[in-house]
Amino acid sequence: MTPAEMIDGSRYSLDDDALVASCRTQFESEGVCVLPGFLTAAAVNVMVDEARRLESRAFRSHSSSTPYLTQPDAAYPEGHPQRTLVHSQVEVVAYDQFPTDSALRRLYEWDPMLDFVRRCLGLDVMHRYADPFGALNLSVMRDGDALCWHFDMADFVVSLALQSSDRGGDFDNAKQLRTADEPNYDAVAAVLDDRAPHLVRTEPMTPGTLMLFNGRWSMHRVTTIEGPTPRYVALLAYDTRPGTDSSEALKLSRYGRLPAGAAS
Ligand SMILES: O=C(O)CCC(=O)C(=O)O
Repeated sequence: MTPAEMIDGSRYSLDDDALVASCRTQFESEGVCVLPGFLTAAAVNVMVDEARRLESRAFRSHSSSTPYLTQPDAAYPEGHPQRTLVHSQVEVVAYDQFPTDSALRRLYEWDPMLDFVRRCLGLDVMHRYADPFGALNLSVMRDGDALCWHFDMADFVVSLALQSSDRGGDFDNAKQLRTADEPNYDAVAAVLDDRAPHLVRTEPMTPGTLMLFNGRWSMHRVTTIEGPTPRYVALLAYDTRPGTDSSEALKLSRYGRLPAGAAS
């Protein structure tokens, strides 16, 4: 199957200017753009088979941090979001673990896909992430796993939903909860304490959905997985600057290792 055949051409054409314009409007006004049925059912099947073959290689991480992915700062009062610890556990297959014939890898490395995402995000220039582990990830979440409320360090994340769990595994989003100038701590604290359901929306992530998401300003979580079926989501990473890589500390916590030859 070629990358072009993985996309449902009856619903989406990557060079459709009207589609790109509507994605861009959605992304700019909502901080998120959801394209259900972006992948064909056949492509989803191929990718789920691939995920089943790869999942035993995934690294399981348990992390505790603030929603800002930092350690608690004692300069803030007790109960403040900058002092609140949230816990996540997830398994991740890293980019270098995808074989060269992997369908997910071929779609990620296909220039028209990069170009489509770039145009939907309204960017002039965009590069695949230079992180040899983080550029493409398969997130595998099993019974009891969850990703707690957090903001991302990157401007945007592109996800492809492949398989839903039996229950739970919802992608909850408090969209555009903060800006570069306004941390909006009261609202962040209210969402963390479950006191602000009106600020939270569950984004539909049925298998085959492509989602463009601005996680730097929108706080989000994946609710606890329940049941034996793992939740599979592919995460495609890009950056506006060429050569962007993640830190060694992040690699060690998310993948449990460093690239061969890296200083340790
Ligand atoms: O698994 C998902 O749907 C989202 C993952 C996520 O929030 C993240 O990696 O920051």
